Amino acid sequence: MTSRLRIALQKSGRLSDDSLSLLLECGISLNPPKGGGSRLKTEALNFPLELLFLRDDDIPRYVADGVAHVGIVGENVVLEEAQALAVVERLGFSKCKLSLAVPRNSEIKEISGLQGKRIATSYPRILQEYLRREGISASIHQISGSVEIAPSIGLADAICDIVGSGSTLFSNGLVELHTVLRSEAVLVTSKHFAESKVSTEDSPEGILEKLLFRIQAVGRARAMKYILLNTPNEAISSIVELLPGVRSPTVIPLAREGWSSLHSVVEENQFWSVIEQLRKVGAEGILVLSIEKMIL
Ligand code: PRT
Ligand code: ZN
Repeated sequence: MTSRLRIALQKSGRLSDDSLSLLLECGISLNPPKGGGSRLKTEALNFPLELLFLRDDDIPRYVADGVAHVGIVGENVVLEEAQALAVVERLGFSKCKLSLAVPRNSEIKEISGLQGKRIATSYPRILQEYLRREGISASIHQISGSVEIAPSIGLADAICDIVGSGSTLFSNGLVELHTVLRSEAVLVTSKHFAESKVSTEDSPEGILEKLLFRIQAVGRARAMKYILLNTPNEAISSIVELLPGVRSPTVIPLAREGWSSLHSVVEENQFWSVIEQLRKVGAEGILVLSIEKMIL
């Protein structure tokens, strides 16, 4: 009998749209197309995948208990819930920080100033572990929401909370003191599942391998751009050094004597510095395109 891989996703919140988009980019169509809504469970139409929609805080436990084989959740929640999980892939979305922050006019200017103070947070476990490592003893006030107002109502001297753009800190008169953790969405499985062997292609372990292959192809494509340019032939070797490509760039002669067209890939985060160097060595007519999938 063919089994299905069961994946836990956030029902509604900051992770939901990107999690579903990732599956769609992996060529997986859902029934109904966007899942979510009031549904707790749905199946993929063209891949052996069953989706469970949960609160993000519950995902680590469902995966650790084996109710779901895998889950997509913020690393911050994985660490706070401290279940026996293994991160199989970092997904590059829902990036944020868990930061200690204090009122702008606070006398606390560095983390040593937190000694003996009160800190409000929804992440008591991560904070406790951080303070222990730093040798700071402070009292932790666990609250489940609106952590940023704790100092202004006299509940705490500092907070430890998730920061995205930083505008919530700013509008509450708070400044960041220290980044405790950098987080992004991750694909997790239970440690037990991660260690189990792939028995057959259509076992949950085998299906996870296929899903991971697709997720990695999508991830690589997002990190790279396809680049085409014209170059005088004498500059080809310098350009090949700047754009080594997957194996090596494609070079095609142009109709104009002494010129070639060169095709390669370039990492998105090095893009602008590489473009400047390409122009310096004589590249012209540079075109840069998005890549949809990248299989090595
Ligand atoms: O209902 P459920 O329990 O499933 O969801 P939730 O409300 O607990 O979580 P949700 O949807 O708010 O966030 C899910 C995950 O997204 C978090 O666990 C993080 O991994 C990640 N993430 C990314 C963020 C943010 N960015 C973020 N900015 N989580 C929360 N925030 C908060 C932040 O604390 C602040 O209060 O958003 C507010 C705005 O942030 P600024 O800094 O952009 O102003
Ligand atoms: Zn939550």
